[in-house]
Amino acid sequence: MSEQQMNARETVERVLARTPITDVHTHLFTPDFGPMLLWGVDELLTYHYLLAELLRVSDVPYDAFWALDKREQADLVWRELFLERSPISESCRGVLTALARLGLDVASRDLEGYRAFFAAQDVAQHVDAVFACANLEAVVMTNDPFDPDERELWLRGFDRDPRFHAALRIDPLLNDWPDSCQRLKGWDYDVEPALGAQSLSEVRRFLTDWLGRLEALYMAVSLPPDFGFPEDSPRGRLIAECVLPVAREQNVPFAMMIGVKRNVNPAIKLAGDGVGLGDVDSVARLCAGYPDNKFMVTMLARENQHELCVAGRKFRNLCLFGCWWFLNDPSLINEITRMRVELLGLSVVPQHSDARVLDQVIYKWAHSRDLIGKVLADKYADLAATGWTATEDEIARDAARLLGGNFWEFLKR
Ligand code: RAT
Ligand code: ZN
Repeated sequence: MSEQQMNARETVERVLARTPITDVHTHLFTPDFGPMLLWGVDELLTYHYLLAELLRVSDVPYDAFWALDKREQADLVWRELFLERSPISESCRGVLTALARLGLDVASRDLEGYRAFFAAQDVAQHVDAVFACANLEAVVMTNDPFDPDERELWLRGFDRDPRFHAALRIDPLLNDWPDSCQRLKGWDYDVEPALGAQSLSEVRRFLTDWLGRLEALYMAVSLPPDFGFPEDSPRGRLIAECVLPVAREQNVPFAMMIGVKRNVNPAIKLAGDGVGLGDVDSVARLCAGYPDNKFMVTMLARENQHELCVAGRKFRNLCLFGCWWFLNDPSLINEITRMRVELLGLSVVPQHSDARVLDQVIYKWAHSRDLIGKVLADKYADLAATGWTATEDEIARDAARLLGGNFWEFLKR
């Protein structure tokens, strides 16, 4: 490593460590949501990313596995993935990073000790401790008005924790209209499966109601690889005639997470989703056809990333975000982040955690911060070689954009 690279790396690491993060997509909740907020070592060990790995190596029949309680499932994961073989996968390593940063001794391999630590924590204080440990300033939740428990809580009302922002997730509405239509009817929206003018107007009213109730920062959906736009389907009509007009009127982005094949193996539940190549042309058609709308896009297939970056260069109403799910691995984050900054400079949201368990933000951000830092350090060293030395203040400004500022600015546009 050259001296320039070493200096740049030290400065960038220092700066990134003190830059607070906005996590633009998580599945976390505040303690008000009760059991929906997952935390602690048993939840870490039974994360579906880890269950996919366990169920490859264990002979346990799927049904027998799902009949186990959470603690027994965690015991099995611990034995098979941490004790019987070294925990070198990213999801396994993540558990260890989280435990270690919380002050636990991972060398001891003392699962009961870790359980005792979490059992002694007060949940609200633990939220504060985890935010401090990850240097998180704000997180965006995933809020599904079709989830009965969540719906009830929002209707009842609760004290908002200003660090937790909402995102209106509308997968059921877009991806299963016949079922959602029945549910909307039950909630006094005058809708029909045929999606006539009255139904479309009522869906717009539903979206407006829920955006307001949640004070949601954006609307979001996950989409299959074969998602296309325009599309002669309920989904295509709902996007064109409900989601986009409401998003425009309320000035909120529409976030599309494209490329997930749901239920490739239903027997392993949440762990059973796969990936496929998505269609970047459809993203470009949306950005070009609806210049007054804002789009946040992340795609799941590695093979989509270059084309998506190039689309990013064409449209200022397109915000690329995160290395999603199967891309949230060091080699891929490194590759994608490098390509993004080379093609788009600092105008991206390089990562989100997708954490489902509170403590995961510790590892997801520790690992990503480290990788983003390496990329930036190389880029500042390359600049220094031309004679342009970025000052620490300039690096801090850039880091603040990447770790939160870009997202908040995009919302304000
Ligand atoms: O990353 C995940 O945990 C996935 O199961 C999904 O939640 C995905 O991120 C999504 O938001 O659909
Ligand atoms: Zn997610």
